[in-house]
Amino acid sequence: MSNRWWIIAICSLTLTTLLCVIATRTKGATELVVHVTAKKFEFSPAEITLKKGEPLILEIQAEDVKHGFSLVDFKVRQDLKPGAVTRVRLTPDKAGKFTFACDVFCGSRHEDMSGVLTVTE
Ligand SMILES: [Cu+2]
Repeated sequence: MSNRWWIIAICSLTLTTLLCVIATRTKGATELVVHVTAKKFEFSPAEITLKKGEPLILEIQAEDVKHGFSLVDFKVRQDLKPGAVTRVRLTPDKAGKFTFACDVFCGSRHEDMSGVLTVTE
């Protein structure tokens, strides 16, 4: 085989390898989708666990009245309209236990309406 064909073969192999690496990196980590219901006076599930760096999408449905979703440690805050699904995206960059809570007064036990996001290393 001539030198020219060797060069073409090596360039093709290098290009294929590069494209595979780029495709793998741009695909990224799989998003974890968690469906959450919000109703007087609880979030369900009230405990969500994921790994640090793992993208998370919360699909939160308020079932009765207007609620709020506040996760202060990750600067996340959303109003939750009754009957609607509100999507919240975050990728935790730190490990620990973080409290999320309803921050829209929804009744007598509003202050009990909270949950915990556990982020593992
Ligand atoms: Cu509330």
